[in-house]
Amino acid sequence: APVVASTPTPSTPVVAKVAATTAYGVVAKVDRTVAITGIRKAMVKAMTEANKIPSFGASDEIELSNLMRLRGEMKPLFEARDKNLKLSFMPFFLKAASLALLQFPELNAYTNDDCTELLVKGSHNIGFAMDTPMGLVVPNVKNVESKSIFDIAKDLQELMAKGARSGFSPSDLQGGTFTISNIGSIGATYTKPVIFAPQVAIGAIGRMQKVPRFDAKDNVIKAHIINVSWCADHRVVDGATMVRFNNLFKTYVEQPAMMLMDSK
Ligand code: CAO
Repeated sequence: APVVASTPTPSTPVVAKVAATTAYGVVAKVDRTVAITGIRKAMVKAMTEANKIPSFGASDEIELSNLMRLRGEMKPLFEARDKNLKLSFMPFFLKAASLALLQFPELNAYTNDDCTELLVKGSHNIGFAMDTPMGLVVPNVKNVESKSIFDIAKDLQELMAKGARSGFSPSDLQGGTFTISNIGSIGATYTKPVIFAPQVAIGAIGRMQKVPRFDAKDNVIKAHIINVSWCADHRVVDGATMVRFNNLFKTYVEQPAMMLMDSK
């Protein structure tokens, strides 16, 4: 059930007041203490560590019309091969990130504890934030660099099914080398991701909007825009590298035929 803050009465300390809902929108005015355990406890540790990292952020707009058309064409093909497989935008985002990482391998890397070494990872095990009944988890799709969009979609769907029934194996959650968080299916136009240490970079995607934009000939067109935000460990990644990576990621997402051109 959603947790809604109640309106404090003059005798109620503002900070301590947390009210539980018994049904959607119905506030029961009862204080309660919530133990921070399990995934939330892991989140405390990971995010406290992440906050110690001096980071760099950059955001951009990406136009999805071509990708939407391609996805529309591919959906029936996917269903013909596997009727249970749903094709979302995520396999394309993961593949675009992997193809861009091939050109910027130092973004697919770990730092060691005292930040004296960068371990550039050979595999692109791309993690994705998932909202599950247990809370936030970040499983990863292994070896995205050598997988087709179909393979990635299948892996994603399996991981999402595991998330729904809290059935992850430890290996699903370990070994991620880079992370993409798509919060857009829930909402939020703009995002500010937090590094998932020891990884050095993360991207987050907000909700797609239909908005007017100018095309190359200065005509106003209906555009489908997502905002992507990157956050990188600024001790080891400079802003120019992150932004060049973004430019390439954007190119792949906006012209998905190029993904086909460069996929191995
Ligand atoms: N903007 C608008 N719509 C979007 C979208 C976006 N950025 N991303 C996905 N959608 C749409 C999908 O296309 C789908 O609609 P259709 O069925 O009509 O095609 C719908 O939203 C639901 O998508 P989905 O959630 O089933 O699948 P997905 O592959 O797009 O996303 C996952 C999978 C795991 C990323 C998502 O379910 C999720 O958990 N997102 C939350 C991530 C999160 O919590 N991030 C915060 C991390 S920091 O706390």
